[in-house]
Amino acid sequence: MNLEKLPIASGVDRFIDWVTEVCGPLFNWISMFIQTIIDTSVEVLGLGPSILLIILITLLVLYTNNWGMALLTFIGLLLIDNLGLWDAMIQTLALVLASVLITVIVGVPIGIWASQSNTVKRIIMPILDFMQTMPGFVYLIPAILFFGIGVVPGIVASFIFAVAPTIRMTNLGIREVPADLIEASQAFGSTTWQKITKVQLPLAVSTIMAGINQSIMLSLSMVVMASLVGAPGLGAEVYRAVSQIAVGEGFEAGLALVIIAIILDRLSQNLRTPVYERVIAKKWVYSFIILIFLGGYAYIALSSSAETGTKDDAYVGNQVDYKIVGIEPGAGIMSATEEVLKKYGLEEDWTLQEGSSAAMVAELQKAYDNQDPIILTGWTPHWKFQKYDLKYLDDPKNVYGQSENIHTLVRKGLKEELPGAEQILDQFYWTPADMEEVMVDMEGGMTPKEAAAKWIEKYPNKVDQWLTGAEKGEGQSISLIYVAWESEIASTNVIGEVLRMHGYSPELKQVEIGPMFASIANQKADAMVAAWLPLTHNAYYDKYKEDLTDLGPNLKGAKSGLVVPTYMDIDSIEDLVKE
Ligand code: PBE
Repeated sequence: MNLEKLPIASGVDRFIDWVTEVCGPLFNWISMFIQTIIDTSVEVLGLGPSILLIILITLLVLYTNNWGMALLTFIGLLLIDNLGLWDAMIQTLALVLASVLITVIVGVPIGIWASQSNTVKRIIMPILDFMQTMPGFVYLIPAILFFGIGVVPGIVASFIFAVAPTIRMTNLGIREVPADLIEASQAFGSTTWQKITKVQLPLAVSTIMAGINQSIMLSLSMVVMASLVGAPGLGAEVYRAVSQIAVGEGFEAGLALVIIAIILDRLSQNLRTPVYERVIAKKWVYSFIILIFLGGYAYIALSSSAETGTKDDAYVGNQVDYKIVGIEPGAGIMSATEEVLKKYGLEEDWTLQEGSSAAMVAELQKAYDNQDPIILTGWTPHWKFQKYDLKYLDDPKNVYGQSENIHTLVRKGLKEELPGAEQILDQFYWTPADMEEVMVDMEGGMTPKEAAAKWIEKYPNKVDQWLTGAEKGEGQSISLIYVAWESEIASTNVIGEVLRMHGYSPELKQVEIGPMFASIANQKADAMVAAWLPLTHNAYYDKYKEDLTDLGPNLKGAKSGLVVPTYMDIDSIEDLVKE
């Protein structure tokens, strides 16, 4: 069809820009609020030694379920502790509990409302369908813009994803209350409020609980996704394992998630009708637990208010909350930065937040607009240096190294099978300025393909050099593999277009960093132009170098390090050290 493409994307973009601007302060407030809940919850859950919490949860499971389940809980939690995943589990637990709390606070009233009016129900149900079928990933994008990176956008996204069952089941449960009971209550002259709270809700509780149980399970299923925007916890462990193809570690973290899921599921299913209800009344047990937690919160609140008096605002650590905004967990710059924290004695106080390159850029944009302090992992070539005034922090201990090259790696056997394509890949060579030009166009709204085509048209001489003497292709397919870093999106698209122009059929595949190297080594993909050497990707290169062919640099003078906006008055990584 020859119709012009509808401007849905740009419309949504503009809408989100508008919301970000108008509701900025509100979002900041919500974000701070949720963050505080999470932080204190994590602290409360981590107050005593882990065995204390293990025993407490086990007893609760015993009370609500049975011996077998309690034993399983005990062993399962001990296992999580033993695997070194305890802290991650607490983070996950806090995330899930917070998102469920919000789900109940928002979802139950909406469900009640829907149950009282058919019109409301007719409006809400399709919205719920939409919210549930839209991939959870999609919510993460605006969530980053609204709430920055970290656990908050993760919670918000999982709330949107998980709230539907609670609303539906509340509505359903109330509607299922037999009509004669309602008539009876009306006959005795009860008000609507009395009807809802004294008749409908109590009779609907078990259905509502079933809805909440589903919401818990859904938000648990969001934790891996939430880690893409920097939420810590078991999800981040899984994500890291994926990006480094650490099969065993991925399995451990997955197992921990399964254990948590089973425990939360059984607990929430039986909370209302605990097995040992006859032995001890519910209200005692639950009040006792609530009391313990409230005590914990009070303790944390008191001890932290005692601390805040001594904060020094001139010190950059306090300004940025001791956070460095990172990218994908497997990226070379992440391990380099961990090294930096160690070498400069910062590992105690500072944390490197994991997330993604896209989330990092969104966070930078947000801080830059408000002239807020921010420290990020950054690299050149990158368009951000064109768009914002940024500077690298000096690295007197030279952990990041001076500068490095980006190499082209191809699978063994490519040369024999597709000599022409291999030659082009071998001759592919350009400068940081070239690469940045493509990136700037992409950032300006062009698709990577368009930006690549534009660059190729502008620099025919360079492209000719890459093509010199290379045999033309006859439509053979060649797979190029890359990670979604802006620099590699640019280079891979350019070389892909050039191969296409020369008669090949390139297939671009985006993966995580570990799989990128592995797929060249085990010959599942043909080529990559994204190996930062000798430093950044050293570990991956060493692991796979025997099984691949290194065609040497396609770009010289790349660099990575810690980057801050020029409006910040620190100049060196040493300035991060507390006096
Ligand atoms: N980077 C960009 C990557 C390589 C390309 C510096 C973010 C990394 O750190 O692995």
